[in-house]
Amino acid sequence: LVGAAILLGLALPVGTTPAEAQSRQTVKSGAVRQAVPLNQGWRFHFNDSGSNPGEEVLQSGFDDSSWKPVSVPHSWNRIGGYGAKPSEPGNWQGIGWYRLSVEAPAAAPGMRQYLDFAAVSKIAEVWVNEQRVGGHEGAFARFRLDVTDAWKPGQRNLIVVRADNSKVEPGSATSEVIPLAGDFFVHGGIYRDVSLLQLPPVSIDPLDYGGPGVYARATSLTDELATVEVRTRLRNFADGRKVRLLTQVIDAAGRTIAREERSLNVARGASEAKADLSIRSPHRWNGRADPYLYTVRSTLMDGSIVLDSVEQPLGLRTFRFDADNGFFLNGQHLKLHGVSRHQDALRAGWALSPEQHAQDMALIEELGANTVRQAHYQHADEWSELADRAGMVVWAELPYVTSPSLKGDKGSAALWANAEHQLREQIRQNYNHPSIVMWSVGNEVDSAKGFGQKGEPPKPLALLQHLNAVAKQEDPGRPTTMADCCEGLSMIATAGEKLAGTTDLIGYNRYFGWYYPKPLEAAAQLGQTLDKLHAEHPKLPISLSEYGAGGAITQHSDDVKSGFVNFIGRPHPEEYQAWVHEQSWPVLAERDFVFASWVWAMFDFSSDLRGEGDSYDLNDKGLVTADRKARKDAFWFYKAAWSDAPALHIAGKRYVDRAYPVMDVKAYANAPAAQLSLNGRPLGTAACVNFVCEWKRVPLRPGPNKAVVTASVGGKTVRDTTVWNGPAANAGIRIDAGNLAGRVIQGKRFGSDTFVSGGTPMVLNMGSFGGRSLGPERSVQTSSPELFDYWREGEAFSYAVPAANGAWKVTLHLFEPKADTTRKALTVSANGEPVIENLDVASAAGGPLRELVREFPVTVSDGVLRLDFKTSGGKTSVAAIELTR
Ligand code: GCB
Repeated sequence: LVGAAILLGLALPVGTTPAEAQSRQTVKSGAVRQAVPLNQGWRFHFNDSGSNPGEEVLQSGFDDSSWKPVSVPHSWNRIGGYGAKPSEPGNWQGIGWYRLSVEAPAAAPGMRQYLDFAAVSKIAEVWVNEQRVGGHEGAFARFRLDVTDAWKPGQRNLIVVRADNSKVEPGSATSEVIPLAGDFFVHGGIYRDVSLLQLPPVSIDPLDYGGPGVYARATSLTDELATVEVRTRLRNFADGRKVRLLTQVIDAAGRTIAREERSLNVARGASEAKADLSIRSPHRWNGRADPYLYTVRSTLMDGSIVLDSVEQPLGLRTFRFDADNGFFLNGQHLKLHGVSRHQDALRAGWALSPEQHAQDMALIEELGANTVRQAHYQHADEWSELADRAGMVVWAELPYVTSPSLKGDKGSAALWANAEHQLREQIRQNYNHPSIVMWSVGNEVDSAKGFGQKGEPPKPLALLQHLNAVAKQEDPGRPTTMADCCEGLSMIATAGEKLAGTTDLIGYNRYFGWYYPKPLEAAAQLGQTLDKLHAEHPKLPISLSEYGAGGAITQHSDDVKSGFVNFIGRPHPEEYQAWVHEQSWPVLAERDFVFASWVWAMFDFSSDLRGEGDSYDLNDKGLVTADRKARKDAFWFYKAAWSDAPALHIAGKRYVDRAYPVMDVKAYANAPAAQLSLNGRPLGTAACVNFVCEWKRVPLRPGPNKAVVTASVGGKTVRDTTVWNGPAANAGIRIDAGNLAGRVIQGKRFGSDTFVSGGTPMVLNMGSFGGRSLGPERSVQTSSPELFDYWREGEAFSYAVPAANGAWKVTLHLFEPKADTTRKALTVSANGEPVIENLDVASAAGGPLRELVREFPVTVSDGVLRLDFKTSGGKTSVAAIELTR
């Protein structure tokens, strides 16, 4: 072993070089291949205007002292956040340069030197000691470069990396590297680890599409016996050579339970050796219940000297998908329910630390999910390792997103080659992860237009079919899948080609209650859609690959059923998002033919197409905020629905200062019923139906109200508390008609639209998405323009506002939204008495889109003020209603 270590360049005299210092931190026991980390000590420069670095940056004499010292993982992008957008742009797209000057470890003569990049986005070019040593196209896969000819062992070496995440535009280098579009930002940089591999001339192949070179799978598996085929790829730079290959399976306790050793004559170039190993009474990898892992180790030896050795995870499991009955793991039905995850966190971008990956998986485990979709590209190896260990069932995905080409055709030959290459990399690099059970070869490629794309609709089918065939060739053991955007949806234009049936499985991305109209019919529409798709494709296992809604923790709703759902802008109240999930989950839970569902998404993530809720450059559909600090109400709903442990959580806790003196109290629990007390007074037991326990119209007193909810789950009592502030006695009651969220306008707190029957909520400006305006922009002449962002309109509608008895002044904020010549006569009555008669709002205001204020006194005697709006000759509109003392 000492000999082997010397040959591997590891038994070095103890020095102080950075590479050696880094390597000592991570040296593991045994003879397994060691990489020398090269994460520290880089200098970075973004190629912004002015100082355009040229060839001189490749020269060893170049002075990079003015460049920024960085360590990798690194990205120059910091996009997205909450609150006001900072002036400094974090969304640079272009070319970033990195330089690392490093003392290399010494090496025995003949040793090969490889640089290993776990990912560089989006296109990388690499130079060593002024020589170009290679490059890579694709933001997500590991790549290795053989730098032996340029490398100087035992001396100082200069590595220069050019990373390019330029905007995808016709003619740009990035325009033939997938993804070309999508609702996520492609961060630039060396955003995963870099290391140096020193290997002897004959070794386990480091140049197999960045894969481990060792590929294991069970060819048969019963409770008595598993047969495991291990393919080890070898690379030999010398003439034919006799070696020994030892293949072992090691159990979780570290015992070798199967081994095969044989002599091989390894020819020059690449070759492959196969071993078949038997494991008696195999311990299965059984999802979250028991994610048992073996280790496969291939060791290449020359006599007793270890030349190279690689370890990979091995999980023994059988699985199948059934079009009627869903997913089966090791013969048992397993309802897959989980989330999609982007590799992105606030202020880190894609440059995630191991701790951040671990935190994400811990949150997903806490939620009770048993499946993760890796959206929309290859995730870090350590992320898939975390999934193996957590027992998550994984949908892995190729970034063939949205549409194949910029030209509206089926995509260029270069684009096809790139997509195929990225797919082969992804499958080889992830082959051994037992968590991964399907390869997705596309997301929403059936949409008529990519985000921001112009021209003819693309023809995505041919490339999809090609990629499907490549995936089957690379890995016959796993089914393929894809996420569909548009099949059967009249509201979204499809590219016109039928894609369902191309892959073995399918996922549908469907946003009932969000992108499609009629939120109150969301649950029924979701159920009907899934039933219809199942009936149309009786042999195709189907899943819901995306569903969800935006959720801003700073925006709140008093009544999720009354306001306008403005999916693209604000408001995105937290309560509405939770409601969409409350509606959706029972529909999914009762349909076993839906083999899996994935919430879009686990975390808010960066997308510069968006400015949603109270965020900028973020998609806010996460169950958890992008900074991982807040679990939104929808998170707590799923935790109650999915986790085995007793769960109880009061919803709406962040909406502390309440607009109205009454509220609906809601809690999520996996108990049959829960009890509420407010300010020490019991307010009764509510049944928890589909994990939702509700108490309607609970009166709040002015100032703090302490709520306590308790429930008994499996004999254990669980409890949650919160405090809500009721409005002051003289605060008045203000309704922001048509608005799904309440807010404070000019110091006055308006609640969201509620207490209403009839009419329709309306929006003034829909805003824009990906630079495209979604409707005409209008403004109203008023001193409070925000009040007119939303309104309620109809021929007749009524408000029944709970209000203390006594005298009130009512103020109505009226307007006519359209230039419309029909004369409309508005009548309003208060508690049955007419207070406004035959009012032509437009004429009285001096024209359309002008505010008209009307005030009148009322007396409330039975705790409710009823306001009836009626019009003859068309619709009438109210933007806000105020009751003041
Ligand atoms: C989708 C896309 C995903 C988007 C999501 C959304 O269908 O697949 O990339 O982020 O919808 O939030 O609109």
